[in-house]
Amino acid sequence: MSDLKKKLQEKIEAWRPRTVKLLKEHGNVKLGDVLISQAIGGMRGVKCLVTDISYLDPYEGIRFRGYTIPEVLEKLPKPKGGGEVPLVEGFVYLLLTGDLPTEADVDAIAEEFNLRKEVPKYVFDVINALPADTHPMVMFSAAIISMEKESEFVKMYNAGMSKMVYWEPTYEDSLNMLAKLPEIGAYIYRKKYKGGNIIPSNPSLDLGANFAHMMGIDKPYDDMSRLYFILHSDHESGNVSAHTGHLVSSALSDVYYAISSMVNGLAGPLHGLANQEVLRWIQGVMDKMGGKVPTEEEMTKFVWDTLNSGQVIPGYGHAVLRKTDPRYTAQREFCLKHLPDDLIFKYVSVLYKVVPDILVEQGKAKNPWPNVDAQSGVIQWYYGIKEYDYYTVLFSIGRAIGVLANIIWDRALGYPIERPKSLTTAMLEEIAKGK
Ligand code: HAX
Repeated sequence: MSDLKKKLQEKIEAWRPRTVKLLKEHGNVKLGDVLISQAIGGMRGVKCLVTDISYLDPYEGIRFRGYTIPEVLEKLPKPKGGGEVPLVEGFVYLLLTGDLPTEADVDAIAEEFNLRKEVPKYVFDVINALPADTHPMVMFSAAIISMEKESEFVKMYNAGMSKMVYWEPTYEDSLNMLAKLPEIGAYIYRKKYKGGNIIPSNPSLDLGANFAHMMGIDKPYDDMSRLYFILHSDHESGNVSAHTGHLVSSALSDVYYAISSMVNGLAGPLHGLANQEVLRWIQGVMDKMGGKVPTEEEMTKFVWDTLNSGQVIPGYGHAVLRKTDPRYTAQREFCLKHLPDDLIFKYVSVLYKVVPDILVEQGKAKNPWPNVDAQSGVIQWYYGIKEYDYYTVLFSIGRAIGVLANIIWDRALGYPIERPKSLTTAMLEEIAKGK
């Protein structure tokens, strides 16, 4: 057993009694009431999920295993050969164990990934068999589900396995998958947009640097990749992609089913696709401006025109956050350092100045501040990834890290199959009358 798996086993065994005690001794303690508005309104704010991988405070933003984004960026080990952003391998260790890794821990995960990263040839055959105009998210989802036959969980389940060890083959499946996702993602990009000119993986590079290498993009895109995957990894459990992954795996479907479904949920314009919507919207404004940076007054007019035509301002608002998303801030800082004079970044900056006040004045959005997607597409565009449809694949690679960590722990703590209760509209009307 690897050191990481041993460590995880110790952590899981120490944690299990906490969950058991809560269930046995405090199972009847109320967490809140559910209102009709919440039942109809997408379950906003209903407290009915548990995760220790990350927590989203509405005003502070995300904490991964208790660490804010600036803390994660400061405390995790950085690449030995230079680079400002921590290694994704160390971040995986943090999400899985809750502890900050040593350099040796990071090296051990890198080694694990190297052993597991060979993508079966049939995965590329599946991608190649799809029509050329297939959306890259469909390619990614199909590639992932095609590997389902590799599942260690299924093999052990069919052989008869105790519930107590469900997490072990889930861990194996998760690491096997994580090690392969960057290469599959890069393959889809090069196949779809670079005439099939595939760049082979370089086993001497860390996950982020290897991804940049396989995409064919020079430094500092290796740092950008690390930052992107870390920032997009997890946002507690209730968002569509994380919740889908958890829900599907709660039926004991293996992680190939779960992560492929997660990808499908992320593909929606109100979720992961928002980053490309931002760029599309900005470029529409750029066309009208003839390439010049708009003044705040001019930008204000574009924003109102969009709102008055019944559309949302992409990249702004959030179901939970009530402040500027720290993932936005981290990417903004990267831009200020590496692309301060980029024209699109200047548009993003003018938007940041005008949109919050406008959304407040309009009075609909509960959160007028930018979210992660308001910045991310701009950076990808700058480094040459101009194919918007691809951006959500990048998001998916990052999100898989968090969702897989959640699924491993779901299995370790024995979370059951999900099954909330529905009511009919007539029942709601009856309940409403009684109040
Ligand atoms: N522009 C205009 N109107 C907005 C808005 C925005 N950016 N954000 C919210 N609103 C509107 C909503 O459409 C809603 O209007 P109706 O009452 O007419 O339906 C009203 O304000 C209340 O919405 P809310 O409670 O503040 O927001 P929700 O929790 O319903 O939705 C969304 C959260 C992120 C989906 C929403 O803010 C939105 O559509 N934003 C733009 C798309 C976007 O940036 N999505 C990415 C979010 C981050 C993410 O998940 N990335 O993956």
